[in-house]
Amino acid sequence: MKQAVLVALLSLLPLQAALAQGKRRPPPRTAEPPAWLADAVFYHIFPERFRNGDPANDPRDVRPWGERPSGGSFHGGDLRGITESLGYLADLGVTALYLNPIHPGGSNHKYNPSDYFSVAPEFGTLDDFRGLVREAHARKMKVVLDGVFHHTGEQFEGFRDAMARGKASPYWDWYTIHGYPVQTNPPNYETWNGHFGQPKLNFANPEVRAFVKRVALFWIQELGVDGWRLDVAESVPHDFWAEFRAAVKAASPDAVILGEIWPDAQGWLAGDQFDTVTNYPLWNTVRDVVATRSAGPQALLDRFRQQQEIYRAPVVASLFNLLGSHDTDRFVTLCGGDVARLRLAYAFLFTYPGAPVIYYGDEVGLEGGNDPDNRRCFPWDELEARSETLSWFKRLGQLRRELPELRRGSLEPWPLHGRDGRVLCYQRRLGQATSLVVLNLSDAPQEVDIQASRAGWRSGQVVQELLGRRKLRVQGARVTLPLQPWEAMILR
Ligand SMILES: [Ca+2]
Repeated sequence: MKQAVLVALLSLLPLQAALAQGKRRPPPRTAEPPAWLADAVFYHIFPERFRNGDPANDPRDVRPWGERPSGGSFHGGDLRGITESLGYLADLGVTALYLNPIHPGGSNHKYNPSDYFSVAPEFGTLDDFRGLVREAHARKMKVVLDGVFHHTGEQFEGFRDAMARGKASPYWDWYTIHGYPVQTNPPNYETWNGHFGQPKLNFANPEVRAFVKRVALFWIQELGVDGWRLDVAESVPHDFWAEFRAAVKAASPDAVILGEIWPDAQGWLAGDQFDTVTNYPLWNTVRDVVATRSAGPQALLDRFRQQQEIYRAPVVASLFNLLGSHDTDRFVTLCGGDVARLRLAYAFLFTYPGAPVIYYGDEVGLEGGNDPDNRRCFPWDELEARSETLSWFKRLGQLRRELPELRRGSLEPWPLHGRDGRVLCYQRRLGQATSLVVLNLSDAPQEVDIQASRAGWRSGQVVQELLGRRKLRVQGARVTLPLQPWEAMILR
């Protein structure tokens, strides 16, 4: 016993000496993104439209499943529907769910919460949510919630109290209200984007800060959620996010903090605020190259180089790489319904550093223009007809899981190949494991000459093309690859 105490004291000595000399200690482990993030495949669910698992909780004015949504329509989707679909999602290779908000709020999108400690009744109960987390965790799947902390809904108790009682309300200073009586049309208080139903919280008020942290910890500690996606994160002060991180990481070092940031986000990713952000700049580039074709393949390599310049390596490997969301047109629709280009874009995403995100329904080619059309009901009764695209996504998920270099390897770009330089080639490398990705980013068939030695191939060797499940025999110094328009290959 005494000896153990002595050893413990001795082991403290170097630390004390270092502190006395003012040496910098290494950054805490919690400054890095959680390790699971680089291995994750996310699935983004808009709960009202994914699956109706319990017709008993449908709103009275529920519309038929599959009918085109309007801005205010309800179709019956709920948490039990998600729980019932976990097997389907596991088959797809999904390892983490991100759900749009699930708290009560009059809208179908719930970005106007009226209560932060419960589940919207039309989505289910807290017990339904517990069941979802339990079943997801049993499949080693994470669950990330959407935190609407920039503003509340106008039906939130505090805002109603401030409206009713003015400066006598303890909630008056939770908001920035420019006079009494409080007016909603137009609002005489700070809001999100001028919407009267989304009054902005006042982060200069310590009570607001304490409240938001209490909400975040409640769902992590009591319900077991694995992190937060932070809505409108850009418009909340940086010093609050640092405070938020300290509180969340103290409770759960592995919880992810994902900021909704649209531009480049180096101001949030130094290790003191967020682990990762919504990588809309990457989406922009993939859209320009693959969907609108306003940029050439080089833009993808430029984007990669730029991300390496502005972010630390663990962050690049952990970015939340999406090809659309509830706030954008669906990718296949941006491609004019061309499923070949949708598949190529996701092949890029799954072979690129960072966590790929599937927006629900993309894996079956679900179409949809701008909000609310991008929030259509998941077409469960059309899976058979859409099975070819679904199989493609399953294969991508499988390869991402089986090939560690796709998740954690370096990315080494090659010079552009093919006619007009429309074929992008890059290698992902981790130790001895190497995959060569070849993408035909054009409407024309291409024949591409690959230098075998550069790919690390010997003459006589058999190389596997993993997406089409083909084998190629290397003969001599070069290998000719015939590529269909918008075809993707992973060679190993
Ligand atoms: Ca329902």
